[in-house]
Amino acid sequence: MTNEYDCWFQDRRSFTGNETLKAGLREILRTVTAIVPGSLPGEAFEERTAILRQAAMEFLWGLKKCYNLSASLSVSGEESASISNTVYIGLRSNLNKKFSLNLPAVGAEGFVIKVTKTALIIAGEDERGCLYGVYRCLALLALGKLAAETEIAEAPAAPIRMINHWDNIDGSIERGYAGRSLFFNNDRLDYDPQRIADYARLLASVGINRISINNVNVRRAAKLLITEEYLGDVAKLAAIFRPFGIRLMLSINFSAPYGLKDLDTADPLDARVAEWWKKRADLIYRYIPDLAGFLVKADSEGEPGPFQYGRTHGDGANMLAAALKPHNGEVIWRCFVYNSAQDWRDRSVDRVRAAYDNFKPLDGSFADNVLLQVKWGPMDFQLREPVTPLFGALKKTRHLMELQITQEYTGQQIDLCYLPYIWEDIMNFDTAHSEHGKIKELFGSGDRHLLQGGLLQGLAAISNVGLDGNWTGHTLAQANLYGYGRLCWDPSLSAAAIAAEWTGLSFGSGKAADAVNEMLLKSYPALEKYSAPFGAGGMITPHSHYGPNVEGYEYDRWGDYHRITWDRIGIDRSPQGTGYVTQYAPKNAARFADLAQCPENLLLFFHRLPYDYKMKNGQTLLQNIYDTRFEGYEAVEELIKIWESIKGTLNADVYESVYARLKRQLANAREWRDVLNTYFWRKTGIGDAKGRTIYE
Ligand code: GCW
Repeated sequence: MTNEYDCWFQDRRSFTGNETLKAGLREILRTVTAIVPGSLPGEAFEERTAILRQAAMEFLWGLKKCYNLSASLSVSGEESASISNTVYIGLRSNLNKKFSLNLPAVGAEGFVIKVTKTALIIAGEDERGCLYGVYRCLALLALGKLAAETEIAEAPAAPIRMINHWDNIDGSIERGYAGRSLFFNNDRLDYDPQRIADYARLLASVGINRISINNVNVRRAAKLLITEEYLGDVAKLAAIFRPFGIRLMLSINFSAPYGLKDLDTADPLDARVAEWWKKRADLIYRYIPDLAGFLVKADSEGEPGPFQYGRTHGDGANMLAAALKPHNGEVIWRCFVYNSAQDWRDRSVDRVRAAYDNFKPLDGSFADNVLLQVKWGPMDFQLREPVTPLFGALKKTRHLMELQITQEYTGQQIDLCYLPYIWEDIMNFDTAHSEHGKIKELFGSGDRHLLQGGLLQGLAAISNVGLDGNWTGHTLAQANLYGYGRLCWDPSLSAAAIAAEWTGLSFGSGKAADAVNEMLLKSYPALEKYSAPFGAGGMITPHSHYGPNVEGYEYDRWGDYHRITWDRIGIDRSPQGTGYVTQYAPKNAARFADLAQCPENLLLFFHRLPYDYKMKNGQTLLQNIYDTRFEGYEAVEELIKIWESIKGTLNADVYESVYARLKRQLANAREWRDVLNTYFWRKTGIGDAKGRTIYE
């Protein structure tokens, strides 16, 4: 963290109590040999060798950066040889042949790291595998976990591991809390290439292989990246990401054919529209031959889409997919279709039904190069929601789960909120659609996956980075970006394991690392306690989405969240209520609908209850609401104490900037506590059983 751009690649010498490199290993690390064959099967030889060479360069960079070791690099071909005292980086098949080894197959983008007495071998299944093996090796070295004579084999759980930017081309970022865009300024692509390369490294180091660079709310149809005005510059940006194994995607505006004034319609079934997109795709791919495709938000929050023409989302997505098909491009179509015109008087309308209602009937009607991108919860990235019923229910359509790393509803990178905490819950959610129906078991591709009835091809998540010196505004929010990448790679990793890795890489193995670890793991429950009672979300200030406003969205067309009245709170989503629970597999539908079985942290999401409802701890619901507000505030006081205890062990700038945020968080927690408690006291007329002052 001394170099503002470096994030979790740290100078290991600055840590107290840091593992030192074992002497034998230090010798081996002096020379690095990249095995680059004269030809590679398949196309794009240049691109593939570029990734392979980058892998070797990254290893050198890491050794220098973390250990001040200057290794020399040599490049060698496929001819057979015997192993000597060096690091070898290459394709597994080549290494096996060259050295008569027997390294096992690991799956696409995977790697084997083998440490012998005389060599360190990083064998990628493919070029990306080499790159990921290099980063893993550096991380293991840094964590002191690369033991002698070991063999580690890993491969990612799923093929698509993507970051979505909500960056606007004017340089602002929708829901961005870490400064302005890395890519855009003043309606142009405008960036520091070194910064972009550092960012690419950051993402690749945790296995990210795709990035969409512009906001899904494209809005300004006159300024579209898919025009020649921009494509040359987009191509230059793509070239920086390419050797890091990261392919670009572009968010497109469905109305572009008329937005660009070529046609008077964007009807997906109009042959002229299909032809327009085909030509446009041809043009785009002349500039960026390896573009991963288009990301689309349609018919949602004012964005145009097929509904305008009475067409389905299948019609829209398939038309675009046909245009991208000749170029091996994909359409990623978001399921956040939300043009809700909620009328709070009509209790039968329930916005959380939307994704399932819109997309389940279309399952099986999408082209094979379409993926649906489904927000993890049915509402909108609230602190606590159930996992959306579409997972496990989509049986014939490839899809992705969408997470949000940027902390829109989770503290906006002012409040500390370690997101893998909730992601672990999500990954462990059992869809109950099959014997192995947990989300983490649904990842994958190919037969194994088809048998299980789903095609979860990976994750996409909204980025939390911007031009702020430390990437993420709140230094500790870097853990969320790191954690997201690790989870894409291995969805069964626990939040605690990820935290231990990140703090180890960022703060070494001393007191600071332990303290930060503890803070991360305590942060989510703290935030949940002061802001979102028992699954009732949305109590936020409209538009900014920061700070408390219990009825902020309640009587709004984008409402409603909790339907609070003087005598009750929560939404009845049972079959007798909005019926939302019936979208789940029967086992889950029964569990959520039954008060006794419904998890308490989702109680008010699924049920409408009187304030004197008795919770499991014997206290009333209202008393629990009061108590948790106080506890949330106290939990932030504790976070501050932990942080104060490591003053002097860290870089002063990092200490002070996190400290300043923690103090703002405390004020924020206090506001949440007081506003909510006052609200409930006034609404119900029932005071705190413990006699505390609940309104000031
Ligand atoms: O949570 C909401 C955000 C919008 C966002 C939308 C979406 C990009 O408040 O800012 O728009 O979700 O996911 O499309």
